Amino acid sequence: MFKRAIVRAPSANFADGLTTVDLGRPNYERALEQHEAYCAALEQRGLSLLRLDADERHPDATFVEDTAVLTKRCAVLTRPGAPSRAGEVASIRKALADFYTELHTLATPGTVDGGDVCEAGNHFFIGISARTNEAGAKQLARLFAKFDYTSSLVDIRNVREILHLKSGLAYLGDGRLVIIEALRTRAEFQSFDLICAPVGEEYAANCLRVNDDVLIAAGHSKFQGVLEARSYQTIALEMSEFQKMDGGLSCLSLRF
Ligand code: CIR
Repeated sequence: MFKRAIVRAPSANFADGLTTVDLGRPNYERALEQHEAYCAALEQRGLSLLRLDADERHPDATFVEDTAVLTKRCAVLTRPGAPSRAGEVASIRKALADFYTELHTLATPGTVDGGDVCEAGNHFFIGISARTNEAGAKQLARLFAKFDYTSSLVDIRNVREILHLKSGLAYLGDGRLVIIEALRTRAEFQSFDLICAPVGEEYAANCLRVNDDVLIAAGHSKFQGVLEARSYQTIALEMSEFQKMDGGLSCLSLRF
């Protein structure tokens, strides 16, 4: 069960952040509304929010997930792979220091974005991507091993449609993963029960199990039906403005 989450509202220059998708420029007011609805959804599921100030120096800073990896036994501050995002970590360090005694860091030349790290019980999938390099992934795996977590590295550099591993993968608990077709046949995932995001609804694969419910991006009715057929209670949230900046539901919070 999650008790808390760290969130940060988008800054007024949010549209100046990085993106690889061609969906147009996000609307700031709408992004704020969508962010607020996201925060409300977390609060309604019982989480206390630690709301950090919007950060105009870092237009991507609303995507707090990339700056740390939080587990039950330790927290790891990342070294984000995009140089423009490196400065986002300092304020997250301060926020986490109150909650974690085991607060670890990564060393150069390693880079990791939290969006590449998918917890699945006591196992972690670590994506090697345009942001997370092999050195960073291996450091993180070694650190996890000290806390009795296993991990596997998943090279996604040839999977063009996703920025981060979790853009195409989510853990629902109970040995069950949501996955996009492009990752479905990878050996690493075969011991899990796999739920494939329907073709055309790949963006919805970045869903978020929060306590008893699953938050999903609105507008993905086939996927919603698939989850509901498996007795999950789903909460659909508008994510259009974050999608334009390559972000999904998991990116907008650090849960613990
Ligand atoms: C970036 O390119 O870094 C941001 N515009 C989006 C980050 C999304 N984060 C995530 O998937 N964890």
